[in-house]
Amino acid sequence: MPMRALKAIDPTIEYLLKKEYQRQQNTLSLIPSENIASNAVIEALGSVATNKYSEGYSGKRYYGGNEIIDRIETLAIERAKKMFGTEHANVQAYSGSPANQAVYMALLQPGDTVVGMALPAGGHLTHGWKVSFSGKSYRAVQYGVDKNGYLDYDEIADLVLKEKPQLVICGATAYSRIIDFKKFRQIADSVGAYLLADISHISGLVVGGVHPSPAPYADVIMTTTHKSLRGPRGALVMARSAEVGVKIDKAVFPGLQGGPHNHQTAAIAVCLKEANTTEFKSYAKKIIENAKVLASELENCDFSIVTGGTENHLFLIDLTNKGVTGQEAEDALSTVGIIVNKNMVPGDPRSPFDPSGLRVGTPSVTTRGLTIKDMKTLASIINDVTVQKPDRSVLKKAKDTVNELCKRYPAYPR
Ligand code: DSN
Repeated sequence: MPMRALKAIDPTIEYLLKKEYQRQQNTLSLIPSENIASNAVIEALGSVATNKYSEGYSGKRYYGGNEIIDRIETLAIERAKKMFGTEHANVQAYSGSPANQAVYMALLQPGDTVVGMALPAGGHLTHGWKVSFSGKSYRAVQYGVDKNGYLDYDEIADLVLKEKPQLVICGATAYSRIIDFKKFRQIADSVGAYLLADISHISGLVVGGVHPSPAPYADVIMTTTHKSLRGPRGALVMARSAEVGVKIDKAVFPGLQGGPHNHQTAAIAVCLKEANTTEFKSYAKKIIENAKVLASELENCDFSIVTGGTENHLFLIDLTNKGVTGQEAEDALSTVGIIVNKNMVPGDPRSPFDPSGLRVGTPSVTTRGLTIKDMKTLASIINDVTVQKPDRSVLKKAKDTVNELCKRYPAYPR
C-alpha cells in the first residue's frame, strides 16, 4: 500500500504505518474480534468523504452539500436492513460502545434496571459492568455462566423476574456457544422489557447463515462492523420497529454524537456489499470449521477448552493444568508470531491482568485462507510453545512455521 503523500509530509507516521502493515503480514492474529478489512473497505475509509460535515440524517441535514453523502448513507442503511432483516438501521454510531450507549439513551431513563452478561463471564463493558457508563448510570444486574461455561437460561429467567429490568441484553465477547435469542425474548417478555442483542462478535456468522439471527426476537440489534463482519471500525444499530428506530436515531444524533464519520459510513456500505456474496457465506462456514478443529486438536493435546468446544468463531482455553498463565502464554505465542489475548475463564481466581486463560478465534486467519490442515499445525505450535520456559530451538522452529504460513497466506496479497 504505497503512501507517497504521507511519506513526503510525515515520514514518521508513514514509517510506523508501514511497520504495522508488516506486523500484520508477518503474524497470525487469533484474536477473535480482529479481522482483515479488504482493500476496497480501506480505500473507502481513506476517501474524501472524511472532509464532509453531515449532522442530521439523509434529506434532513444541518449543512449544505450533502447530496452525495445522503446517497452513501442511504445505501449503507438499505444494505444493513436487507442483510439483517430489520425495519430500521442507523449507521452513524462511531463504534460499539457509543452504539450501546445510544440504545440505553433511546430506551431507558438513568437509574433504570438493566440485566446483562458480566464482563468476566464473557459479556462486555457496556452490558452493565461497574466501571462503564452502563454500570454507573443505570442499575445494572449481571448474569454469568454456569461452572461448565454455559449460559443458564433458567437462572437468567429467575434473575429477570426478580429484578424486573427495563432492558435485557444478550450477546457476548467470549462465549463459544450458540445464543438462544428466542429464549431471551421470552425472558424479556416475562417482565415487559426491551431486548438488545449485541451481536458484535458473531454478526458475520449471522449474515453468513451459520448462526441463528436475533432479528425475529430482539427489539434492537447492535453490531460492530469490524469483527467477523470484516468491515471498518464502526457500528450498526438496527431496530425491529419504526417506533424504536426513531428513538435510536434521536439518541445517536443529536443525543450523543455530532457529525457522522462519512468515510466510515462509505466503508460500512462496502463491507455490507461484500458480505452479501456466496464467497462470504463460505468464509463464515469456514470460520466455524476452523475454530472447531483448532479447539479439538488442542483438546487432544490436553488443553482444557471451556464448554469442551465451540459452535462459533472462538473458544476459551483454561491453562491452569498447563502451569502457565494467560499472560505468559500470550507473551510466548507472540514471540513466534501468533497473536492471542489473555482472558478470564469462568470462576477465574486470578486477576484480569494475568488471568488463567486465553481467548482464541479464527475470523482473521480464515480471511487469510488458512484451512483445517493449518489449524492442526497451529494447534501443534500452541502446544509446543505454551509451556514453562520453552526451549529456544522449539521457539525457532515454531517461528519458522508461522513465517511460512504468513507467506503462503498473506493478509494483503500483493
Ligand atoms: N474489545 C472487543 C473484543 O475484543 O471482544 C469487544 O468490544
